[in-house]
Amino acid sequence: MSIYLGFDSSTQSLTVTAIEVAGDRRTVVLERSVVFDEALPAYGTRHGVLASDDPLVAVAPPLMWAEALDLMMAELAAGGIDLSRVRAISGSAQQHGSVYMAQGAGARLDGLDASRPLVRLLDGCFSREVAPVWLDASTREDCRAIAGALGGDAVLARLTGSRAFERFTGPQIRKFARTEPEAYAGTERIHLVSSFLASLLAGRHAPVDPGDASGTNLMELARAQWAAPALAATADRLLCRLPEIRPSWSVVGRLSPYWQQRYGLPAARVVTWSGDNPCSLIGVGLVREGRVVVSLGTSDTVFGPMNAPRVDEGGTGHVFGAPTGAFMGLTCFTNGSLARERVRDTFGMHWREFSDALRRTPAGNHARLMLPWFVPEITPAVLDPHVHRYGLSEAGAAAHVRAVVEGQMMALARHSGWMGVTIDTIHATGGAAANNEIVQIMADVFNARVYRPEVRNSAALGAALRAWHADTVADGAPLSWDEVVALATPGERTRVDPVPAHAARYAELMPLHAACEAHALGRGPNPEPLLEELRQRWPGE
Ligand code: ADP
Ligand code: XUL
Repeated sequence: MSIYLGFDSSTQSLTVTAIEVAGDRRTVVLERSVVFDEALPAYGTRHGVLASDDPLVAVAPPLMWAEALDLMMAELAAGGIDLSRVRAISGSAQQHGSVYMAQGAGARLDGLDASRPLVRLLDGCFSREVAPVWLDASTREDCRAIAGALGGDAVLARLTGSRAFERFTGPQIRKFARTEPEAYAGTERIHLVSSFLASLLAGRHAPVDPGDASGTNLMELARAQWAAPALAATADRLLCRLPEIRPSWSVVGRLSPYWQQRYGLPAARVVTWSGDNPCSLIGVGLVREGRVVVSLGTSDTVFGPMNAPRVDEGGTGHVFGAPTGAFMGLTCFTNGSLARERVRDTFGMHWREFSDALRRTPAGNHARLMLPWFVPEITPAVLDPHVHRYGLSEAGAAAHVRAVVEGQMMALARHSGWMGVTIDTIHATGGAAANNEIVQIMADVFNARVYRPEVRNSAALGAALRAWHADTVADGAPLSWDEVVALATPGERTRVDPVPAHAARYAELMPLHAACEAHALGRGPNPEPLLEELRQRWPGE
């Protein structure tokens, strides 16, 4: 009986999922989480991010992620599973974030003293104390410069899978090299969060996989290699500072002696980590084009497998590498769970009351709409955030609750069209997918059936499944991806169907949501008269 571990270092927490494989039987045997703000308060993060005077800046301490890993290993060693049976370990991490390691750091990762906590040993290993994360939107100038040098956003999108985005690692590196040239010069390796944590496990600089490297604006999508013109437009002597790009199923090495001696772990294979969205694709069981995932985590994302890269040249969609070696399309929204929480907290509610409000209010919300841009938004691009409300000035708490969820679901549905997939089946995941009322609105807005995974964290499960797959590849007997994801494929009992009358209302409301967005962005007239007309036509409930 073999055990595979999958970690997920997300914005707010570190989770580990363990799966056991015994003959034909595959079981999830353990799921544990450490919430950064609660378990490691000394770092002073809120929702996993450090406070900043500039609303466009979002950074986190990489040492906190390392300490969480040490904490989690200690918890695993304290009991729950037989660690001697762990054969391979992989992981998933929030995408785009970058960790800057100082000259000499790689050599120091090898031979760490197992009697001392990891964070003490990492002292002096960073050329930058903080890591910009995916919520950061402070690189507008760098995005312009990189796209300009390459011949425009469409060219960059065709080359790398995405036009220039503020949170992407390339623009972030450009800003760092420009504003802190000495620290950049003293940087030995720029890791993504995924390759940073894999390096800590393996005791040496780890590679990055195409799934996460495609979130940098620096990887040539077609060849899964760093793209020389993009590197040249970003910073001097960048190639030697970046990790190698290796397939998602590559083995980095064995778990370093530090973890073996400190916690009695075996010399398990460490498999290249990936981004949380690519890992979730595996963790919800999607390896073929045709279905999509809607993930309601800190960010809301909609993504799905793509056989060939169909790039969204002018829009906000991305094409990333998928863990299977194919591609995935993805659209990301910053104002996800934290926006739902803002509305919930404004009215002093708990999730139970939030759900009650959704149950008490009608589909379509009497044509009252919210664009919940509490913080800078990725889709559509909004750097000067403002919450736009239509018809809500006299409305009570319940209408605001419905408005935030409906606004988010309509945005997810409308901004996923570029992927060219007819969405009739969704696999929902992320913390808010536990909420039945939110999932029903998702089914109604998309007019699609929704399945929910039976594990809590599909990114961590996907990482564990990737570890298993890579282990079989390394042994020379690779499993098919269908076999790998059988455990993750949700059953019929998790299915939620759309209510046809509700779906019909959203079909009418969706163009008005687009009109509200255009109005809020200063690109269209006030849609209030059209909304009022709809209110008159829809029966009052
Ligand atoms: P991430 O992986 O990005 O850190 P998760 O997928 O763990 O995030 O989701 C965490 C979020 O889930 C929390 O911020 C919270 O807002 C949301 N959440 C948890 N329970 C509920 C619920 N019952 N209804 C709606 N949202 C919920
Ligand atoms: C994807 C993105 C977010 C982070 C969140 O492009 O920015 O989904 O990966 O963890």
